[in-house]
Amino acid sequence: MILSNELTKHQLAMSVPSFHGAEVLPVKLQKQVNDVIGEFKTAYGHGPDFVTRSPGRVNLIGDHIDYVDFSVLPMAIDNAVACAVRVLPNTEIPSVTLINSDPRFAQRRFDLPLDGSDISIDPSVSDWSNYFKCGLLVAQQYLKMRFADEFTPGRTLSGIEVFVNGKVFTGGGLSSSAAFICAVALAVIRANAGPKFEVPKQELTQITAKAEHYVGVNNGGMDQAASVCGEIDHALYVEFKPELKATPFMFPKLKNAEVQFIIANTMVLSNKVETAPTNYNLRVVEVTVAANVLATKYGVVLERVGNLEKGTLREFMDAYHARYHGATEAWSGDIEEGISRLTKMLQLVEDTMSGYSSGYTVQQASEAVGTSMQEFARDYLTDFPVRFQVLKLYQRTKHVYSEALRVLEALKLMLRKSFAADAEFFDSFGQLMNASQKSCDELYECSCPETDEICKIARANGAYGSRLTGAGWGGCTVHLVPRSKVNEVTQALVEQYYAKRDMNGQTFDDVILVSRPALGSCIVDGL
Ligand code: NG1
Ligand code: MG
Repeated sequence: MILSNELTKHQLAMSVPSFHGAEVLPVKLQKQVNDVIGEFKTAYGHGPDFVTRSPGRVNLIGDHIDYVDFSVLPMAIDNAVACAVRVLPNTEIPSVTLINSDPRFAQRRFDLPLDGSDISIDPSVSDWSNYFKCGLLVAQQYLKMRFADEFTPGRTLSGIEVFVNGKVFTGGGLSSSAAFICAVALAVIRANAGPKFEVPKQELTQITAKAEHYVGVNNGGMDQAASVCGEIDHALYVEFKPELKATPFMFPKLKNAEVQFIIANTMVLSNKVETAPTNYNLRVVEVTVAANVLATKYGVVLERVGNLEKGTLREFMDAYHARYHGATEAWSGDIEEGISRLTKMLQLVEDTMSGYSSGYTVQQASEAVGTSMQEFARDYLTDFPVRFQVLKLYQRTKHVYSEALRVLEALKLMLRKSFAADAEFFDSFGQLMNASQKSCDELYECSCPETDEICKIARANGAYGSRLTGAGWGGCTVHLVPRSKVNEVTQALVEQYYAKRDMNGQTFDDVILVSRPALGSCIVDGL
């Protein structure tokens, strides 16, 4: 089964939508945009020129596989980061002033390099302005490339005054960081390229996808694709190969029920940058080493063009099929073909790695990829700092291939025209989400007791599927529920989970969201 062209051509050819005046925005977005305009005026004493906004996202299924180029299924949510912006006249020294409605993020001001050189980011300093700088930097590089004639060396960016209003939980797995960076990059492009330039969604996704690498997180591109390309009432099927592409899909029309997702924050804060050496970045290293262990064992050469340029598990899958099954082409994305290739991969993982279920030492891993320990350290352990006792290649690889398979099964359900009974959809999609949670917990070890507790409560009260979302280690959970069960599940979470905790001044509405898929990035002007 191949996705019909009608669907695949749909999405990324389009530009980021512009709305002329806050009144013409979808109703749900108006309040935040009006708020940030008001806050800007109070802070700066005059109005902004325009507002950019970009939403958070929840990933329904497919975690920790975007950075090895397997497809994922997120959706944008209503909660967004909005930036109100005024462009300084070019008679003034170009500077950036940042004010945030959240008091945790203090005001910042810095000058832009007068010679137009790239702004520098110090990843060893943990400050919210670093995320702003990531968005600014990728936008600057984009402008230099896209408008090579005008952005000649030596031309500086325009100075801006910015007010940020963020409504996406931070450290919560809803990608507040991606939402912020996408809103910033869009703002900087708009401030410098002017209102006539329509920003292509695909280009905005591509440039922001790697932006967090500048603050030391070796992430994939799912969050930015979801934030930029979100469409009301559609989940997004995001593919990374042969190129980054987000295709919107509606949930199947059921006879008597409506699909809803509840998002519940564990309130366990997961700081991705600080924990990266033992968590996120270590996982990226583990799956990269794993791809090379498999490649060595099966005598195939990895293309080394993937996310890490050291070979990915997806590249191994292609190389293996080329060598042993005469496949002349990389996996095209065809669902049945993908399921069959992934099933084969799971078998190879058993054959190759199950003897090492307690983990590979550096010596064992070096031998398995056929290098010295020094070469191994140079190749895999130096790009981003990591700390570990052993590398759990067996478990991590099994998670990646099985999770990639579950995403394809989920997409198959999305594409089905009808179900004998509504419960059939809920049961099947829910089972995939529950299996994903189990795999994240037991194999990828990125869950935590609080996530498990929330999932248990939700499932006992009417959720069909419950899992962590995003990187995990705390943060948010997502639950598949029919609309008729939303209140029951929400109530149970409040009574059995939140009521027992110190809410730190937050209300229940701050930690539980009921969201339908929402619109991605947009610009509001004509203010
Ligand atoms: P969160 O937890 O939302 O920051 C992270 C990565 C994604 C993806 C997921 C796990 C960033 C910006 N995003 O999401 O690319 O790998 O974890 O699926 O680090
Ligand atoms: Mg993040």
